[in-house]
Amino acid sequence: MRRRFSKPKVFAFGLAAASLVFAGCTATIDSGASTTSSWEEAVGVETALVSEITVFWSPTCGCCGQWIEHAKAAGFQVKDEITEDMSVIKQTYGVPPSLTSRHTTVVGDYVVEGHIPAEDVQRLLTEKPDVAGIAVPGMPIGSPGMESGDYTELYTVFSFTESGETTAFAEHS
Ligand SMILES: [Cu+2]
Repeated sequence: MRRRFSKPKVFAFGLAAASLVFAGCTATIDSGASTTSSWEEAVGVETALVSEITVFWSPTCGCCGQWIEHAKAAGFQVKDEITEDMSVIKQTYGVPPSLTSRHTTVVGDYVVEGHIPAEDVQRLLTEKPDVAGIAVPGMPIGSPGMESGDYTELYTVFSFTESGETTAFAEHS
């Protein structure tokens, strides 16, 4: 089922993406994005359907910590799982290599990869689609935890199944 992970081509792509991702994350920490986004204000009052989420992240990932703050502001209780080896976590939870970001979150029966807006997590929990999870690949500027001024690049939240099929779930800009 997970044989895809051992294909050298796919693995190389994953490594390249991870490097890009790391650079983007560092850039955001330097820019000191600490203001509350209008997005967080909009969802902060909503009650989460699943209150506890588990976030796997590396201690050196500043933007992961900022996404956690975003999730808390939206009403989620966050259980931290600090790990140095995120690639094992991605494989364990079946995140397709083309969709990986830095942190990986478990929400109920779903996997939530990367800088997903909390509104999309809540929509996932409400609609309960037959997917393994949702993911924002990489580190889009302006996604929750990756704020940089008022600029938000266009990014897509994908859903993915256990067999690795991906579909657009939401778009943000
Ligand atoms: Cu990040």
